[in-house]
Amino acid sequence: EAGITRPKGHKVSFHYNSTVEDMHFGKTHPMKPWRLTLTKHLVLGYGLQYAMDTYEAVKAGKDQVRAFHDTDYVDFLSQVSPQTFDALCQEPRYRKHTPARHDADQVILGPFNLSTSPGADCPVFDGMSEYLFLYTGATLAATNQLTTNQSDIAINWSGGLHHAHKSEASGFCYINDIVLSIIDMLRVYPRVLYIDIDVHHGDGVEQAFQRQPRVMTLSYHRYGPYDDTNNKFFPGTGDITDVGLRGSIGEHFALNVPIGSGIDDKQYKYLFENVTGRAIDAFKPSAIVLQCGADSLGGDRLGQFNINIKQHGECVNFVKRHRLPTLILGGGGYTARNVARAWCHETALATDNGTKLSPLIPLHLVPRPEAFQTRAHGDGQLFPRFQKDHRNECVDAQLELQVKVL
Ligand code: ZL4
Ligand code: CA
Ligand code: ZN
Repeated sequence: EAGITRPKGHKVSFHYNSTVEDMHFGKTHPMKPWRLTLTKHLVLGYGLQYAMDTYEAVKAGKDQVRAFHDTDYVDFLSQVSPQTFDALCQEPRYRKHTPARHDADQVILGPFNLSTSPGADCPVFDGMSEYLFLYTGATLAATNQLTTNQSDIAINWSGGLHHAHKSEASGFCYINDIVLSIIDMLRVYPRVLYIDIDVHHGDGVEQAFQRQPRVMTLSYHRYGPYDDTNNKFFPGTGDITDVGLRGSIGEHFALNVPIGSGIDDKQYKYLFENVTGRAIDAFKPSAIVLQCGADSLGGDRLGQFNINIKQHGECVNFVKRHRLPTLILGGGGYTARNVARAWCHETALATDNGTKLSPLIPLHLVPRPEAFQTRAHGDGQLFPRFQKDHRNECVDAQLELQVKVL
């Protein structure tokens, strides 16, 4: 903790509830909520809690979630579990949401794109309802800190679920906490800029505000076919010509930066700073929401970019330099160690402690020597052509310890 200080002139709040860590999407499902345990331990290990106000999140209310989502969908989400799924599907009000269909892998899908099959992107799992309303509650609490001028930067690493639609789950996202946050912000801020550095297109947020000139959405993402089977990188939207709903007053208030695989730090920095800088100059936002999906890092299990934590963090710094109320959210990130490294680093940047993270392991976390002996590698294969090294010996040792404890 030595050297960790409160930022001068601005306040940072951190919103979290550890219950989300215990959730399991399924044995080999890429979304691992325990990446948040790793992140938390790094943040606490470095003493960053002394640089911010930390708040335990509570569940969002159904009424709050209805500000964007369909009533039937919200009710379904609040009741669903692996045990109740089949019975709920039979209820008349939900039956109308159940087209007979399969996904690309012939997985049977139920209402709202939910499924109890293990191969589904959006499985129904134990504790799911609690998980969804908790990450949403954390985002809404963070939003409230900003709109009431109690914080300048508010952080929720468990949020940032940008693919969820009004009455449909999509791509590991069920409740769109980002859309709910922006809707709330529009009560106080004339204009909100949404920036999305997750490797996937922020389609749910873009679509929600496609007719809304007070919200500009800007997503950087992998786009295009990724193999010779002509499959598109998920979700397949976000072409450069996609600029908001044609003919509506929201036209030109969506921006997309489609990118090929393997983009490096220098190229990403160039794109990010030029496009984001001009968007801010032109749009003059009153607040910013930054989705920091860590699947844009090199070596991510699902991502295909080649950027390092340093550049990922530079995006946070670039946004921060504009000194606007800023909500920082998580999102994707499938190589858990790198997710924790990045989000801890970015927490430090938000609190102005970015240069003070000692490479030494905080004392109370120094592991017993035997903890070093087995090095668990390979939570997921690396995208073969684009392996990158995010290593730092001491941070690594600490992470390995945490992985062992888990
Ligand atoms: C998995 O191993 O591209 C789900 C999903 C479950 C368990 C075992 C089943 C094996 C990779 C992904 C087969 C699973 C195939 N299990 C899943 C078109 C698809 C239909 C579903 O970061 N199959 C769909 C979604 C993307 C598709 C990415 C990113 C979220 C975010 C914000 C969402 N969906 C093809 C895939 C596995 C799985 C292994 C998977 N799903 C990889 N990419 C997708 O932007 C949080
Ligand atoms: Ca993105
Ligand atoms: Zn993603």
